Amino acid sequence: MKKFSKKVKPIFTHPYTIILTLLFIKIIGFRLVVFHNKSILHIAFIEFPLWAFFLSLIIFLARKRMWTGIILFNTVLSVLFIAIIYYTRYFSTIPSYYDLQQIYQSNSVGGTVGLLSKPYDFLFFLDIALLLLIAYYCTNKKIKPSLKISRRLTILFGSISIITTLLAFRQPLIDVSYFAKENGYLQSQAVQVFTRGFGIALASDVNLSEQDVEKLKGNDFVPPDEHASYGIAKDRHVFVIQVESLQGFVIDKQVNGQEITPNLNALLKDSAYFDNVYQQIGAGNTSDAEWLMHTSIYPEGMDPTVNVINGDPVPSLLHTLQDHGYGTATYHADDVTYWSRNKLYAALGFDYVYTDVEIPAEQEIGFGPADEVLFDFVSQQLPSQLKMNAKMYSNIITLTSHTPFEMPENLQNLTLSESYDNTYIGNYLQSIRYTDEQIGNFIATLKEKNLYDNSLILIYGDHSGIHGAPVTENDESILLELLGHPYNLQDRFVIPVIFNGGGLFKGETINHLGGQVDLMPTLLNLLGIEYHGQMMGHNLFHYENNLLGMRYHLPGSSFINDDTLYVAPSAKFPAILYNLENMKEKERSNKTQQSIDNALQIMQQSDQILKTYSSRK
Ligand code: GP9
Ligand code: MN
Repeated sequence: MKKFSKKVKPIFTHPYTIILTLLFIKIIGFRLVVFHNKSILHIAFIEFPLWAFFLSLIIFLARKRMWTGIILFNTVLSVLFIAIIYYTRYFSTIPSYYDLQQIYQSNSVGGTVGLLSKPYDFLFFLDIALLLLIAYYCTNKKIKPSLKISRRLTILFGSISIITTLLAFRQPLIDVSYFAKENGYLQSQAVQVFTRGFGIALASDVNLSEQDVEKLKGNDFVPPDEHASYGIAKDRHVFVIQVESLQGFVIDKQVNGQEITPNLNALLKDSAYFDNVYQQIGAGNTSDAEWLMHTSIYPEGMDPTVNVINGDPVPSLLHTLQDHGYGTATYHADDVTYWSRNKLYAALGFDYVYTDVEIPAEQEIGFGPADEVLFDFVSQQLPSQLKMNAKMYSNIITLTSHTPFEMPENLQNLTLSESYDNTYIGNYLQSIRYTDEQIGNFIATLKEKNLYDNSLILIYGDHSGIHGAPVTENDESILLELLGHPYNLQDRFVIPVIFNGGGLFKGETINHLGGQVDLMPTLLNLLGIEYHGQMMGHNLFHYENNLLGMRYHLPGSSFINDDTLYVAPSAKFPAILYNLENMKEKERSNKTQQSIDNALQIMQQSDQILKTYSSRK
C-alpha cells in the first residue's frame, strides 16, 4: 500500500491539499453569500481553521473509513451552510444554533424555500461530487493518506482555532451577525452557548478615554473649560423637566390653525433649541430616560437599566451637583416602585424624592394626578428647600401625556377637525397641548417667584408616544396630512431639547446631532462644573459631529451619525440606510462599516461602565 508520507508527491496534488482547498472554497462561498466578506486572509485565519480542525479530526479518528468520514462531514456542512444561507435570506440575520433547531418546524422558511433559492446554490454540493471521484480514485490506486499528517493538521488547526475562539470570547456580542462576521460562525455559536448557559459575557475591556470616544464621533477633544458655553449658567438653580412622550415634530407645528405647543414655542424665543436630538431609551422607557439624564451612560437595552443596578450609589449628575453645593430633588406622581425607582433614585443619590405619596392625588388623569398638580406641588416645595440649600436641582417628570393620551373634555384645548375625533393622534395632540400649558404656567411661576433670572431650565421629551400597534392606518393618514410626509423614524425618535433661563440664550436653533446621553454633559458645561467620571455624551453646544448607537428600538448595531440613520438587519428586515436630510433610503458607503464599528465601540465602553455599576456594593 502506498503512503503519501512515503512517496514524495507534489504538494498541490496531495489529497489533503485538495480536500482542504475544496473546504476553503466552500467556506469562501458561504462567507461571500452570508457576510459579503471578501478578505481571504480573514477567512483563512478566522473561519477556516475551526472547520478544518473538525475535518482533520474526523480523518484522524475515522482511519480506515476516512473517505466516508470526509464525504459525510462535507455533506452535513453543505446542508448546514445552505440552511444558514436560506435563513439569512429570509430573516436577514444569521441563525443561532437554537434557531436552526426550529428551522424545519417553522413554515416561515420551509414554505418559502422555492423563493429563497438561487441558481448557484447547487455549487455548495459540487465538492461532494468531486470528493466522491477523489475517494474512488484513491481507493482504486490504494492511496491511503497518512494519519501522521492528519494528526499534525488536527493539532495545527486546533491550535489556531483555540486562539481565535478565545479571542472571540473577549469581544462583545451586541449583534450576532456582526459578531459572526468578525469572529467566525462557530465561534459566535460557542459564545452564545456560553453566555446563555452561564448568563455572563467575557468581553474584553475596551478602555477608551474621553479623547478616544470623541475621535470615534468625528471630533477633536477640547477640554470642557475651553468651550464657549462653559459656566454661562454658573451657580444657577436648575430645573430639568422630562416630558412624557414629547416628540420633536409638535414643536412650532400648527393643527387646524392652532399651535400644538404655544408655550414651548414662545419659550424658544429666548432659548437654545436643539432640534436634532434622538431618544436613546431601551426597555426601561421613562426610567431609562431618567438614567440617561443623570449618568450619561447608555441604558442596558433589552432590560430596563433599573434591573441591572442594585441601588448602591453610582457616579451621577446628582453626586456631582451635591459636591458643588446643590440640593437635589425629583418629582414624579407615581408609585416609586414602578420601574424600581426606589432603587434608581437611591443609586443616583437624590436628596428629596417626591412620588405619589407626597404629591396629592387630585385631578387624576390616566396614571395619576394631572401635571398641573405636579407643578403646583414643585412650586410649594421650593421655598422650604431654598432655605436649606443655596442652589437647587429640581427634576420634574411629567405624566399626563402618557399613552393612551385620553384627556377629560374640559382639558382639551385644541379645536380639532372631526377626523381627529377619538383618534390616537388627536388624543396625543390634546395631551401634549395640555402639558405644554402646564410648563408655560410653571415658567410663569418661576418668574413670579423671582427665580427665573437665576435659573437654568432644561426641557426634553423622554421618548416617542406615537409608535407601534395603537397607530392605525387612519392615524397614519392624519400624520401624513399633519407632517406633509409619511411618519418616519426621524419623526418618531427626535425629541425636542430646550435650554432656557433668564438672559442666557437668544432664540438660537442648533442642529448638532445629539442623543439623551448628551444632556448631562451639556448641562454641566453650562454650569461650569467638571465631571470626574466618564460620560458617554458630550457638550452639544460645542461639538458638531456625533455618533449614536441605537438598540432595542432598532436592531443591535444600528446607529445615527451626522448624515445617516442606519437600521441594522433584523430578524425580519434587511439593513436600511436613511439620508437624514430627507429620510430617503440611500446606499451603503465606505463610511457605513466604520460608523457601525465606532458606534459599537462606544456602546461597549458604556456597557463596561454599566457593568461596574451593577456589581457595585
Ligand atoms: C410610570 C411612568 C411610565 O411611572 O413613568 O411611563 P412609561 O415608562 O410607560 O413611558
Ligand atoms: Mn415615558
